[in-house]
Amino acid sequence: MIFKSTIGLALLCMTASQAAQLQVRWDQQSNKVTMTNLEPAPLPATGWSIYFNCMECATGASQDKVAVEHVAGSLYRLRPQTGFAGLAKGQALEFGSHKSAAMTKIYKAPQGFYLVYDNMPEQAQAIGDLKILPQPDLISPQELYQRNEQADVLPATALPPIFPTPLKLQQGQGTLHLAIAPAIIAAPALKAERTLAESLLRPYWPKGAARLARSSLRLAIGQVEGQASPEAYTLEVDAKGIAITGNSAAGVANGLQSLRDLLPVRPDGRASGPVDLPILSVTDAPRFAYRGFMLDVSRNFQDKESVLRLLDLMARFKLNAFHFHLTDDEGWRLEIAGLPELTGIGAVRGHSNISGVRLQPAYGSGPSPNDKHGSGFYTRADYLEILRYAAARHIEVIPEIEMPGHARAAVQAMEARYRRLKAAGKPGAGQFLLNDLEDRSEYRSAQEYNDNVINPGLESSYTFIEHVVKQVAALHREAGAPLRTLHVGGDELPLGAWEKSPRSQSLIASRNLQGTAGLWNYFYDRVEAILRRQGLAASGWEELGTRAEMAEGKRRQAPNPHFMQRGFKVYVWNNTGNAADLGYRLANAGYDTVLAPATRFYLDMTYNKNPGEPGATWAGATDIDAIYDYVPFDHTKRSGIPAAVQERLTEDGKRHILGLEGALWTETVRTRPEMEYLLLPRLLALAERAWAPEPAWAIEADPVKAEALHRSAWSGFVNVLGQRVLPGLGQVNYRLAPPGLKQEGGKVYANHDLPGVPLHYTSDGSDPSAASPLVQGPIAERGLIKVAAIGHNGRQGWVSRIENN
Ligand code: TNX
Repeated sequence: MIFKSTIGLALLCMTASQAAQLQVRWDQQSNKVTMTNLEPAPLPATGWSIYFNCMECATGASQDKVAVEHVAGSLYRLRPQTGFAGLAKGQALEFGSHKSAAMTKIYKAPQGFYLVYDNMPEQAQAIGDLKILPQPDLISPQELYQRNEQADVLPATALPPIFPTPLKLQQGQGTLHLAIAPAIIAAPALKAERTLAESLLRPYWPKGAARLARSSLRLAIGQVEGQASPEAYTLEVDAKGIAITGNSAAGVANGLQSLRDLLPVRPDGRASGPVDLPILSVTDAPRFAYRGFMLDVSRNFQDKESVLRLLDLMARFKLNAFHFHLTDDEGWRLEIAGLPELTGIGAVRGHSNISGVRLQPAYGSGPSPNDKHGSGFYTRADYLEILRYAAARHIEVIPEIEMPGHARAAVQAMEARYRRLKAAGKPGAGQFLLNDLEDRSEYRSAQEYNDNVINPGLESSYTFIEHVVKQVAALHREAGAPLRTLHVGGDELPLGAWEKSPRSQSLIASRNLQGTAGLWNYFYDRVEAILRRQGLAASGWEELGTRAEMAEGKRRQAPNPHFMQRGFKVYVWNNTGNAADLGYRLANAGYDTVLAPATRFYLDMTYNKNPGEPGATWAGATDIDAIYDYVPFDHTKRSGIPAAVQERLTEDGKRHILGLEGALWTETVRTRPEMEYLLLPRLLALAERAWAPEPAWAIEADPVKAEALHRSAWSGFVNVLGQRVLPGLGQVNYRLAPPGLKQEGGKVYANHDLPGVPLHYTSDGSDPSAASPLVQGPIAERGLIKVAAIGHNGRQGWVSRIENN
């Protein structure tokens, strides 16, 4: 077979690659990587590199005469140094991973190792034998026990009937007995809601309603008294049947999700049979019109199926905005007509020494371009399906196209396109070029790239953006889910970018712009004009509406007057340090604001500081309560942040808070179970905050009363999660925290952060399973006691242990 291009050759080599028999062990505690050669042949003294991904790894030479070099982004490589003698079979070498083991975490593990010989630079040999030697937990079971005592254990009969907490709920007397399925009566305009209703009832009555069903489920659109939100609804259950009335179809759908809460959870799969529903009357409407969730599919790709399951989850908990982070440095995930390189190159990660073939491996995706999370994109058909699926669930999809930073995948793809067309002598080769090839700027992005920005000095950058925007808008029209706004990124333009680009500098000179900051305004003026032509408003990260200023000797972000009064929507994320109140400052200045505070709503943050607990740490550890306790209009409440030094939200500012958003960045998340683990149960605390009315505990001025109100609300929340909501989700990998334990009077006491979740224990050293005895009071057995929560679907949670001597 003859290959016409180097791309073909590279692909051939990749598929022919084999695995290298090297064993890698990362000792989290000593911060060392040990690599043992298990090949029959020695690893030679020179002429090879071992590549790997790592977050925050240290570079430098080790005593064993090998050195770690930074390639770009999260990619590093190990190279033999002068004096390295080679590694015979059975021999091991060592090198340090991080500068210090101070806050060691599993996300920092080096991963995705592969070996490449210098004389076969396209042939990568994956190294699959990688293990992490664990480090002991930092959080003691006693500490967890104390924390878990913040909630009471509630009997099933005392659980709040509907989650998230509705605006008004009146419990009546008695029940509606449904021996057979109620007949669904719905207007033709409520086709999707009828389907939803059918799917809710099907597990209980697989055959549907008999012709002479005595009860009905009526779905209607009508005026919900006193509620203006199109998402408002009433739900009435009385002796005759069920009626749901929404201000719009979206309201009816919300009412159905509330009805779902009233149906009994029968996780054993034996759902069918009669049902008794409590008689009640609900009038409900969301607190915030915008209730969002952002998924990053660039860092690690999630397939269409996972996105659809996520949309189900969002609809289930009345979240209505799916912010789809489709592009970033490590992958462009949406097919764009006319620009095949965006996905042909920009959606493929794997090893190659030839530039412009594909993106480098990242976050452990390894050398193969077939890795399911490193490579992948949504075809136009996939995207249309996602849009239609979301629309049927009243979820608005807000796609994000990252610019001008976080754009490496696009920049590389467009440079490869330019080089290919230029080599072929095609006119207009640079029509969509995004970088100035003469750019000598020196910078490092947050993810350690020095080549990931779009250049505002090139006309082709705007041609590219306009083309992409048009295509995305066209897809939304085709799906029947017209776009209203496009999220145009804007975050983290690295300091120093554009500064030594002749094209940027000549634009600055010709337009008399104020340096890079002026260039920024110019860039987004142009982008806004492009959006306007498509009838779209601009949304972006906080940087879109801010500029740097000095406050008390420190740099901080402040509202940028340039874009005020233009209807830009800003997503405020970095609430660390002196930006804790930035969201309020922007809203007070008149920017429409979505609050996505990293320390609360970034679900890629770890649940706690245990080394084995997944997730990142830069914004701290975020357990369920950090999200639950967030008071959107006063972030200082229950936070320890002194209110005096914070700007307060004005009444006008409040009107500019559109709502709340949770985000899952996926540097540390590859698979669907990993994603579900970080999302759940925390996403439910976000849903509660976004939907439920301002809680009484946040309004009460008397601290003693407020504390009591909080305890009762929090207890209801965690009990309903553990006993009803999470078990009702089916096969979902929600986190089951390690139980709290304490020893007293010769007995072991156990509790859990989700009260009512079954705890099982052992005293023979084995890990508890569903077959181990249930904890039903103090444990009297002596010796090592191990306790774990066992989820309704048999999944085993984290194990806690204590000596009972
Ligand atoms: C900051 S938040 C980023 C992302 C990272 C995330 C990791 C934001 C707008 N930028 O690029 O993925 O932190 O938590």
